[in-house]
Amino acid sequence: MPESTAPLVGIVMGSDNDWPKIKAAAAALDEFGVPHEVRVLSAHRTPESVRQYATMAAARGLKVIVAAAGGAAHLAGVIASHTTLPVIGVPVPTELSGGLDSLLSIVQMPGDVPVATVGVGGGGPRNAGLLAVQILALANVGLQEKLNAFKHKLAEKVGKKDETLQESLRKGKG
Ligand code: RP5
Repeated sequence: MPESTAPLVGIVMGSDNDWPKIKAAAAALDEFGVPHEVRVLSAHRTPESVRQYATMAAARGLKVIVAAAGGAAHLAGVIASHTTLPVIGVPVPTELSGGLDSLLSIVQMPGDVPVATVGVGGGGPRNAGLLAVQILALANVGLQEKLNAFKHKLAEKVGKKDETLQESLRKGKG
């Protein structure tokens, strides 16, 4: 029987302008074959749609929500207030100190309403996707095996880089 393509992860962002900065989250899910959906929903511009999305997410079969926003970034927190699904917040880089506003808005949640927050820019969005895979892997042996293979390849890659560096240091090229 073919695997279901119903989305397990919802990637939500406050603006379509966020997409180029956070699409690495979706790429990580693609890499592991995790079905997902991508939506633009804004905590401030479409608050009712956000409430409906978060409230219905678990019943629709989603297991994890990745929420990206920039500036006064309330999207992840608002979604977390309406669902018991794990929510991963992705702070979008902005012109204010590279996105410190986004980071603090998402990471500084009050007690009782957790949002797992990844870094601003750099590896942050990719880590959001990978963290979603790791959460799903708790109940999915196939994903666990893929994650183990991924870790193995990662170590091999770094090992090769170290060998190359040692070699060039030996030759006095470092
Ligand atoms: C946030 O406001 C969005 O996540 C975006 O990062 C920021 C600015 O939105 P736009 O004015 O670019 O649509 O809600």
